Amino acid sequence: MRIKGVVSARTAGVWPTSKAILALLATAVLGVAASARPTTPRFAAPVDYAVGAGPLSVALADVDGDGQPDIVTANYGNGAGNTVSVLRNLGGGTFAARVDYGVGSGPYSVALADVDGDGRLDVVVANRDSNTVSVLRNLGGGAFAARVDYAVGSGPYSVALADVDGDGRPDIVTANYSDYTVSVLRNLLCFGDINGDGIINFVDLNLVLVGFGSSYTFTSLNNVLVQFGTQCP
Ligand SMILES: [Ca+2]
Ligand SMILES: [Ca+2]
Ligand SMILES: [Ca+2]
Ligand SMILES: [Ca+2]
Repeated sequence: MRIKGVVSARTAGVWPTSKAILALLATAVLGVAASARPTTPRFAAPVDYAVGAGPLSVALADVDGDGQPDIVTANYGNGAGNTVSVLRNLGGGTFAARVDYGVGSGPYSVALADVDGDGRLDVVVANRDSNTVSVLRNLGGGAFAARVDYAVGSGPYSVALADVDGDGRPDIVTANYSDYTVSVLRNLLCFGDINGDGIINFVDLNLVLVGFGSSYTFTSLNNVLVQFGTQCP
């Protein structure tokens, strides 16, 4: 094998040090090893886990805060579904049995973001047949509150979450098959306003401190402290 660095050093009349030669050899050996790697991805045989009827959409996100991505599916089910299934990650690529939560009619798509600012990822589902999105707040430990629905355009097949107006709160966008529209739902929640009275004050701070570690996280505490004393829009 021709080692370029050595030849050029000799041509220049400078003998490389033994350290430099070792480095060049290492590079050459590693290069051969890299090129010898198989280029076709390999996967283990599938392991199946039961979810609700007629799953149409899947999302992966850490809903219980253990650092491992969990599974959430939207289950259309032709009338027998109308649920999301949550499968907590147990480590090593294995998952706990599903826990189902009711959503609107005809769920087609699921996405996750922290829409209420407590530091936990919440579930948002596009319901094709009820022209709504369902929002399920994360209560901690991978459990979710009952859904709250919001109207969108006709036939939402898909939902995506991002902060479209730059206020730090994730907003909802749906693609609506039947009326050729997208619906944009700006998130108006005041993240530090824990009790929902429109002001971020000592009441909110106290609620966070009392529930800290079980109900609330560092994110919720920070939301109160950063916006303390402000009136919600
Ligand atoms: Ca997890
Ligand atoms: Ca949340
Ligand atoms: Ca926003
Ligand atoms: Ca408040």
